[in-house]
Amino acid sequence: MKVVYSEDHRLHFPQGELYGGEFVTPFERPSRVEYILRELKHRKMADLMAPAKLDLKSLRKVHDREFLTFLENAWVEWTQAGFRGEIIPTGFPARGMRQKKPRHIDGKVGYYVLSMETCITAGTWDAALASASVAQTAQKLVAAGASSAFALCRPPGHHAHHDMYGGYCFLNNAAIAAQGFLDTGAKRVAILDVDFHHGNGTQDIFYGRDDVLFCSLHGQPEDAFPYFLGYKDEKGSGKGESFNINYPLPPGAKYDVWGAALADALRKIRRYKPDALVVSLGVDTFKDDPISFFKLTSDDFMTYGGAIARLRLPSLFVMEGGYAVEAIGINTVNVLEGFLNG
Ligand code: Q9C
Ligand code: ZN
Repeated sequence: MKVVYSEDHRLHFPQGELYGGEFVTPFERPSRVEYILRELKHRKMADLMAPAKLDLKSLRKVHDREFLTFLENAWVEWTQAGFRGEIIPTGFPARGMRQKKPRHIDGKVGYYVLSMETCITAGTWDAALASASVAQTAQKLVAAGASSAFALCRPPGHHAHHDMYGGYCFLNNAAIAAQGFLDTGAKRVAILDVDFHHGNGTQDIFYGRDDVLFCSLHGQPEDAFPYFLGYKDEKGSGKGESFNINYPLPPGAKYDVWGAALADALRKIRRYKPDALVVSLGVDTFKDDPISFFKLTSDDFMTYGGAIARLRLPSLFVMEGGYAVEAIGINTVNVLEGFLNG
């Protein structure tokens, strides 16, 4: 399989993540990519390619201009304000307050963030741009006729809204790729989000649109991050009505439950007749994931890769989450191998 990858992901590695009141080594760490690369090479599935420079056109359709400028300049403004640590926001435009962007960087980060575990560092913007270019380059391979490609993105993207970052995500790689398909001739694109967490950012970006069908299987928001989005009754708005489909699932879900939701999503996708499929591929549904509560086995990943293949659509896999690092390679490559054999 064509695999697009950039070493620049290493530019983003915060020293810490706020977790349960402690500052711990981030779950979303560079070694994740190394484990996946190693497994791809081991199974002779690594047809590797470096990304081209990012074409900003589809990026700007997906993200707010001022948000992009904020991300680009945040580190410089933060250090110029005299702060010495990594960027962690402390104040937010909570319920009942004004939703106006402040001038001071400390206020601006609170305005643009959706959760506090995600630090911005000196190299974050360059890493996020590289990750988006990985997704875009892989998308162009599929648009040009490859039956599938794998964008080995890091940092991940599906929690990034039109104008918010968080959940380890800065730029929404899957959304940029989906927009890329539409910009290169596709009429309709489906996004299937199989990461453990709800793809709140992708939902936000396409919520009012009917040219992208978004389906997400995830831990129910009563119990799981991002907590404030991902309910079943979020179906899209305006002409986007019925083109957003959420499958919130309970703690402990095994493949019988998860696979049934997937089968339903695949039926909806088939009926939509998309020109291309983008899979937001997170493997944090794994039974041993340290921050998630589904119970998929490594074999289940192979099984569902095959099920996705039977859609017979040009397919782009975009890497999202997965934090059981010793198993992340096996689980991710199982999906891809299941797809290729499906
Ligand atoms: N107790 C992705 O998988 N923190 N992001 C959760 C759990 C944020 C996950 C805390 C998790 C973000 C791309
Ligand atoms: Zn996740």
